[in-house]
Amino acid sequence: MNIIFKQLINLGCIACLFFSSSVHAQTVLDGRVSVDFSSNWKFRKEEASTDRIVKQKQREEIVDLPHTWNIADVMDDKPGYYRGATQYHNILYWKTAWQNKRIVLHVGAANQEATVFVNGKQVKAHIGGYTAFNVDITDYLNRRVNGKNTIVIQVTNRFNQDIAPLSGDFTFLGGIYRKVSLLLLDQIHFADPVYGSSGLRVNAKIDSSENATINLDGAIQNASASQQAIVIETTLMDADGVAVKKVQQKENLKPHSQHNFQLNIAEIEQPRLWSPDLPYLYRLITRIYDSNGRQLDHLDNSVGFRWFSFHPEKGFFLNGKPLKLVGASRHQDFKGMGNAVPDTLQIQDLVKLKAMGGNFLRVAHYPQDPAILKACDSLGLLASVEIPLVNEITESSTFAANSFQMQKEMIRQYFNHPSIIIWGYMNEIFLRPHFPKDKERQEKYFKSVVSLAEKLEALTRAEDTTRYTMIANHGNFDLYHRTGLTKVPMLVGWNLYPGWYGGKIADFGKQLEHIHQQLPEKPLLVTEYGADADYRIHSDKPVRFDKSIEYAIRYHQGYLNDILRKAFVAGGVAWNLSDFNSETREESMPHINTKGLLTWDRKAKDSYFLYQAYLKKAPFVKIGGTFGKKWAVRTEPDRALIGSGWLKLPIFSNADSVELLLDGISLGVSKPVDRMILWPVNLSRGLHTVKAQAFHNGKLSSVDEMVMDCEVLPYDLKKDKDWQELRINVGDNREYIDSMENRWFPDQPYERGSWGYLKGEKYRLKNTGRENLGTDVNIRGTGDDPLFQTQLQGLESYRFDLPNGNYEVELFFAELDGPNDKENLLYDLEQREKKQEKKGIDRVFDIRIGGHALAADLNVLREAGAFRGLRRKFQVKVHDDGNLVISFIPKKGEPILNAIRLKKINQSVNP
Ligand code: GCB
Repeated sequence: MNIIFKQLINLGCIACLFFSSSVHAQTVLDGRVSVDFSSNWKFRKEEASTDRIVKQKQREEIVDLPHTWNIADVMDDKPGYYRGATQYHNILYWKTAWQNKRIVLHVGAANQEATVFVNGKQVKAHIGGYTAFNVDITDYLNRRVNGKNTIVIQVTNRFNQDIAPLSGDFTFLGGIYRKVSLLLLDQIHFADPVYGSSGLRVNAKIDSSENATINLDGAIQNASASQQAIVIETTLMDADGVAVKKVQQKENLKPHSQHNFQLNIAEIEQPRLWSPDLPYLYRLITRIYDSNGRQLDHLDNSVGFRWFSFHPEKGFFLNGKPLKLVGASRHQDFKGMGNAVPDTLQIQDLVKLKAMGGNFLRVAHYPQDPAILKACDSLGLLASVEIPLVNEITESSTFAANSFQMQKEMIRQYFNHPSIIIWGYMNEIFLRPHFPKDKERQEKYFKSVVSLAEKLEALTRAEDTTRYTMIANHGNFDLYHRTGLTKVPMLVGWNLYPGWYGGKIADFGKQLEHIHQQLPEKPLLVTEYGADADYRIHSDKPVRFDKSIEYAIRYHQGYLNDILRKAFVAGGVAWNLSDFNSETREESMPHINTKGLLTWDRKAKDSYFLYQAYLKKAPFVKIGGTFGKKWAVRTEPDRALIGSGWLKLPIFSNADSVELLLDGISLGVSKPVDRMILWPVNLSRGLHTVKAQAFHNGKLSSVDEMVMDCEVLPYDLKKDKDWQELRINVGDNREYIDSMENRWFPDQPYERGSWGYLKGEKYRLKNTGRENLGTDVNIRGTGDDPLFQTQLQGLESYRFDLPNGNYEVELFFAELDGPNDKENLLYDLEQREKKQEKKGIDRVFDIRIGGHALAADLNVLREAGAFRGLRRKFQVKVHDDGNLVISFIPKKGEPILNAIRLKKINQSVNP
């Protein structure tokens, strides 16, 4: 690269040099230059019908890459999202500086089938949405000065039975959602046109006696018409940039050919080792020179020296020392961006995983941005990467061939990352066994799966002898074992959910022992475990499947204890680092799988703090409980303190003991159990400061402080004069924080002197074996689904004993027994076979206060439709000795109520 060019890069002017029509640069470029080609693409969706195409053309938009077309439709109330053909096009003007260059289009990822056309001619078709591809477009370009070239990339994310994934609990968002660049290369350059890698494989090896070597395998393209004598030089530099070793080798290239070479760096003595604690990286620069010493190409790789092994009894070893692998899996999407997420933001995920104390990332269920693996290298996170063969396969030779290509692309594109220790290729592949009604045919299907696994296994081992191979299975051990699938990979991963989809948390340990006993020769990794944790839902009586933050904490405590204590478990990977989009899911937060330790926009939930308390070596204390400052407590009859209430504040710590101070006054000292204390704190209205001081070996080791703005929801509405609003999540025993950060409290039966419902049954899902607290169907037209998803049915009245005065009453309804086309949740195996209610219930009721009708003949199904929120607001004057009785009078079927909000207006008129 010449000096002028370097300076332009420093000034951020690459784009103006190459694309601005006002610049007629004559610069001659040395070696490899990568130019961003991501701005100003014209994008449109293509529909099948001609009329539609015309319409769509009018809706052409200008987009920058990375881009996805599915940001909005995966979150709306309409099931499904656009899975079809689209087109991106852009114009490229030929530059004089490109004379004698090869122009290679590099596409980071396009989901999932892409076809590249240059000036109307098809140049490349690529299959698979999660790996990169390169296209040398030089020969298709109009190479006159300023010559105009049209680049079209057609992309479709349609269902294709020959391309994995066929199904899955994530969304197959379409788009060119990783970077696109133009590589400006010399006629002689490193290249891998078939598998999209850089063309250079760096195999850094080190053994237990710390003898290190680097073997390079490379491919060089000579696109020129002449024979060429070149020199390949590779230089290993330490982290300070000091050259440690330099090796050169001469090669002769035939015209118009690909030349393969090998080059070794031997005897690298006692290199510094790479590990999660100290991820020391060397740098390897490999150059091609012509016979006059002019640099033609160069590649820059990070090198980390480490050795590792898995043992079926003793777990994982890195550099000769045992290391429990603990971390999380990661999906690549982000709130409001789909899968088109800038690198800088993606890398933050790994910074968070590291800050959590994690040392392992399962890149699941597909290869992700190379920036992710680069960050693993430099942050010190070990990693597994896998191709998206999820749930099921198609028994076709094309499906197999596509899978082989994906596996090879993954291995070749990511090979050089020292962080990678495992290649995976199947996830829960027997979750959706085909031919459920024809057992004989099903056995044949199982055999096809095992045979595909064997081929992928052989391919992986042939591609890379230095990593382990892995298949991740779901909890049906016997099926995987009997079909022989457990024999195929070097490592078996298990995705285990007892205590979530079924069973008890305590079954997890038993299941691990069982697997280990039955399969003693295989190293075992817990590749998934997790519980939904909707950050808006809290409970002081958490139960399985309630989606509360508190249940998730218990679940993770139980699992972490077993993973950390059992030596034969090489490690455990939480599902998932963050909440992620899964369009077909409904439940408390429609379209989102909430098993993340972080929210979809990466805010820490309490479970993340729990992991920090378990995994961090440095002293740690954190007060959990909520997002933001707003809190609420409710006064309770047995502690009838007016104007204050009790709250169990979660404190997470790895210290011996913690002291808690409320507004500067000590509440005593307590010891964490399973890295947590639930501290009962009595809070009155207004601002409070809580401070947790952690002590280790008698010394203050860390401190956390939080300001709480507290609201008190009274039990006794008459004695407590200062309340303003009461919000009740009817039919629910969980607390809910709405989109305005207001807290809604669990319901209660009426007691004299307080408030509550008279008669009525909590709504329960029919035909389910699991705990359930309402429907799991998306409530249309609201983001506050949990408020509408629970309900009292057949209630007689809702009653408040309160001071006379004016009030606003808001009632919330949704018909939960309506017709429903929701698909049963795939991962909830207990649910799978059971049918939902299909027919709507016709119910009509009046709402009255005393002699006044607030609403007559209310039919929620007719007014709002099924599973759609309906609100009714009324102003009422209470003068009858402070009793507000809202009666629900059935006309047809049973009356319902989903939530109620009571607000004082013009306080205490007519006391
Ligand atoms: C699994 C799948 C994963 C799901 C997860 C869940 O076993 O491998 O893709 O997202 O369960 O949350 O149900």
